[in-house]
Amino acid sequence: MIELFFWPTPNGMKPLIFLHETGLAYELTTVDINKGDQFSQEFLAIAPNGRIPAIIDHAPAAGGPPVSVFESGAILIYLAEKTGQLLPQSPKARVEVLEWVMWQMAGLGPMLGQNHHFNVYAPEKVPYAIKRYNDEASRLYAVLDLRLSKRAFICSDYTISDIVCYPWIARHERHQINLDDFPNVKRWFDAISDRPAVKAAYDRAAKVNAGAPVTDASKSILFGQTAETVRNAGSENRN
Ligand SMILES: N[C@@H](CCC(=O)N[C@@H](CS)C(=O)NCC(=O)O)C(=O)O
Repeated sequence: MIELFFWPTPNGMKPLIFLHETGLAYELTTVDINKGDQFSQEFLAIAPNGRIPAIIDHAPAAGGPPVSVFESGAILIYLAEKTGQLLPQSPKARVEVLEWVMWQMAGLGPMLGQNHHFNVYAPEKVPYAIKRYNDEASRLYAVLDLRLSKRAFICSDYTISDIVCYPWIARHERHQINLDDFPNVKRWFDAISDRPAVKAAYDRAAKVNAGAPVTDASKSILFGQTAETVRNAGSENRN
């Protein structure tokens, strides 16, 4: 059984979609990031960066004690290797999928996150930051659009490279992006949205009581973190 430490955000959706695609048995443990659950000792012991998602595999393929994994990209690679699904085995096809997983993890996700932050959450409008992240979002959507102009999925078949990108593209309106301007991304997005496993994952996520989206109280938890936050939570002493 996979225990998924979850909150219904784009990074949280990645492993949940994978679990529904493959039918791997799982249980959700909710980590309410708006209330500060990400700073609990139990969670930091498996996710020292204090961010969801994380997993514990209670039945590792090789046997032995449970295995924990943090970082959504690492989680999907781990689960793909465990199940032998959604990550091809030939070195060439495999590294191509990993390239796009890394592209999402290092580029698309962080840039769209900052885009959303400066467009929606920042207490003051910072025109330079808004332009910087709007420009970068449109550049990244164009990279994906070009990639999808010659193929149905990001790599040769539906893989974890699609799963890591999809939940971020699902929030395109928050990135000031009109998908009509990126027709190949739109076609890909619509095709993945129609997958029964993707629908089931979002249905499951909707059952997690997320309460008010982001309140003033949760903003101070989410956006006020410094080195002190980490030290006070004590993560440095555990790893
Ligand atoms: N690179 C990490 C990013 C994880 C991340 O930023 N998670 C957010 C939710 S999408 C979170 O836990 N935020 C809590 C916080 O900022 O305190 C991954 O992909 O797993």
